[in-house]
Amino acid sequence: MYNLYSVKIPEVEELFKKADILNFTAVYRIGNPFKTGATVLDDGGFDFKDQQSIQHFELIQEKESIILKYKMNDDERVFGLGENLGGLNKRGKTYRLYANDDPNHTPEKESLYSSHPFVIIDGKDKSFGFFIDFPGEMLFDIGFSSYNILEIKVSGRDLDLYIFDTSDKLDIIKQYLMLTGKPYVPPRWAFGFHQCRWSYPDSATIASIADKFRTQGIPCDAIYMDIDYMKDYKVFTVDEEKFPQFGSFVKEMKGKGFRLVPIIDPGVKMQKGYDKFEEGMANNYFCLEKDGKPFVGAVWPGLTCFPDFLRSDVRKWWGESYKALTEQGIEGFWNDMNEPAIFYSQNSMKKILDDVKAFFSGQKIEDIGWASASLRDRMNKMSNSRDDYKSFYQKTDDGKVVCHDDVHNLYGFNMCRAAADGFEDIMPGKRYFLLTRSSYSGAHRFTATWMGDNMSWWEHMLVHIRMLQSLNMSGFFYTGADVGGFGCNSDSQLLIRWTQLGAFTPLFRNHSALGTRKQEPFSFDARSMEYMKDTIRLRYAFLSYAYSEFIESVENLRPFITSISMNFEGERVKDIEDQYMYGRSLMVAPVYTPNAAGRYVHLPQCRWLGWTAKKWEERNLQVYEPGDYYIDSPIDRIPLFIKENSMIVLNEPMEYTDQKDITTLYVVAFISKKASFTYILDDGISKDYEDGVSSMLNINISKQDESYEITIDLDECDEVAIKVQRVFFEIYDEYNELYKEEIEIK
Ligand code: MIG
Repeated sequence: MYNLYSVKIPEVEELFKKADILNFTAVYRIGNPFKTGATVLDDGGFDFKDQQSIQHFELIQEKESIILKYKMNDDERVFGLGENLGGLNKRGKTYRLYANDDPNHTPEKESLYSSHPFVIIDGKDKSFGFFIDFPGEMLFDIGFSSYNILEIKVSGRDLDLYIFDTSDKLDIIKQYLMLTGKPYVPPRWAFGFHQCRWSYPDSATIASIADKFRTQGIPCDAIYMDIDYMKDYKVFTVDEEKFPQFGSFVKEMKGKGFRLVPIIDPGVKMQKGYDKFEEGMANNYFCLEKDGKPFVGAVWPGLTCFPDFLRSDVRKWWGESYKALTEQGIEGFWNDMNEPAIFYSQNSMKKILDDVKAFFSGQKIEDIGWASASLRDRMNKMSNSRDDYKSFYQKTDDGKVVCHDDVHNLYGFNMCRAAADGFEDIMPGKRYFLLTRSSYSGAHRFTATWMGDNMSWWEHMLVHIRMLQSLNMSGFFYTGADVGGFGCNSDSQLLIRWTQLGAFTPLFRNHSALGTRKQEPFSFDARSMEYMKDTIRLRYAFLSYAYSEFIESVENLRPFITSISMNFEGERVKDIEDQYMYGRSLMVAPVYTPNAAGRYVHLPQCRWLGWTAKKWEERNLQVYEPGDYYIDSPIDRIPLFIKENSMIVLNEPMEYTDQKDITTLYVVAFISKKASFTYILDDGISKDYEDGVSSMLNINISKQDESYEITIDLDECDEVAIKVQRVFFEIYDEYNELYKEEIEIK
């Protein structure tokens, strides 16, 4: 039996201390914070000094919580909080940072699956950022109760508050990433198109979906395997009846250019003889209740136990378990349900069943109406209940027992850490693909995330557009939402528009729920399929650009997707939430409303080369002066804008990302002075690029009096040969004059 760790409640106000770290960053340490693992700096080297006050904030110490208050100026916008609802500017709403499996993302909701307590205050004269490293619940009231007050209630008395004091927002993010670590880089194939559905029931179905992509000529790199591939939903098993000879099936699919990505849920089915359950029991790996018995909840497999991922021995065990699938050729996974989602607990079900029995046996019928309504409400609230989260315990490596509720936000983080460390051992040197539903700050070092169960609603496209930006701020550069919407039935118009948006998000995955209308790009009429095919091919034409810019963004700790206000000055741009930069050269302005002939776009501060794109090889380019425009963009087109003095690089689309070497590049540039771009190539699957094993093609264009000077420098390493033989240039100047040139390289 555990000795419960009791929190000492200080009688007097506790002092706190401060250390200056990094260039513009200070950390305030209050009490004795839990080591979450969010940061990568060794705090042993911090030079702490006692402090009386905190810059920007008023600190109120309550018995069991800490309140931080900041007085906002009228002009200040508040960006951040990674995965959450609300505007990109978070002001005017309350948020609850407590990982929550809520599949109904309506506007009033306060929490989604993750907790990312990183915020940027963006003011006219000054900006700053902060990060609160705390693993339990936090309530953010961002000018909701009172327009000028940002109040954060932290449900504990021990925390680290980091303040990033610089006015450049990209610098704030850079400091945050220096603190929390370099973002995760997926394998190159992850930049292709992914098809998912809950569930493709067997290998024959997956094979036929794959065939349809190939026969229709729609590029695709990955197909997902949702929960039905498992035997009775037992994690790390494959149902041999539905997926006979799984290893050879994986190989066969890979031969056709499809990676299979299975889902992994943390709940371990309680079943005698099932190895994962037996191992977990024998070694005491599961979260425990007060009396020392495993906590039992119900999820897909029925009654389940939950691994205690706080412990490194449990993480090691879990991480090694992925081997069951990597041995069969799997290279990517999808960690779901790791908030952790709990349909109900054995205890809560027992209590309610007892009350139902009592109700029907007439013991509790003073007021039948109220009693039955309350039973119904209790039933409805059984999932993901706070009482359950408070009823079990986890253990740190140094033997301290903590209530799960106090470290709730770390569950998904540590599940992914287990996976990532495991991959390190089972596929050393190799890059893995990993998506998670739940995460905490810092998880961006070792996993990507998707945005969970959205719906086939137009409104959720805008949610997707905003979250792309705020997740990128928090270091999750590779992210995306379920294209077409997960819940509800998509229609072709929605899916076409969403596919256009998805083509310009790092994770481009079409996914839909069990029981909803089929949603693959070929599930609608022929015209819709053609449009989506054009868009997906356009995505593949941008592969070189996206991949190069992505690698560059990680190296420079600068988000791959950035908000317009991070790139341009002034008040006007701060309220642009529905356009974003995709890499440094391209602005994307997706159409996200039904029956739209186009949309309004703000073109900030420089000239832009507009391209309402359809087919990758077709050009309808036009120079715009800065300003506001209504851009015509019928159903088969998406508005893109190349920034003045920059370029994009296109390649011929292919069926899957590593089908062919790229031998020709098509540069589309918009130049009034000069621009440069670096095309980056590595093997796409190993971590060798971290040691400089990658090759580059540096392209420079500068405008001369009558023409352009173009230089191409090849910077090749021995291991990676750049196969590009020729580069076509289409260069526009500010007068809409087109200049063309073709350069042979080898
Ligand atoms: O309770 O595995 O967000 O993508 O298809 C639902 C089935 C569980 C939730 C995930 C979703 C996935 C679904 N899962």
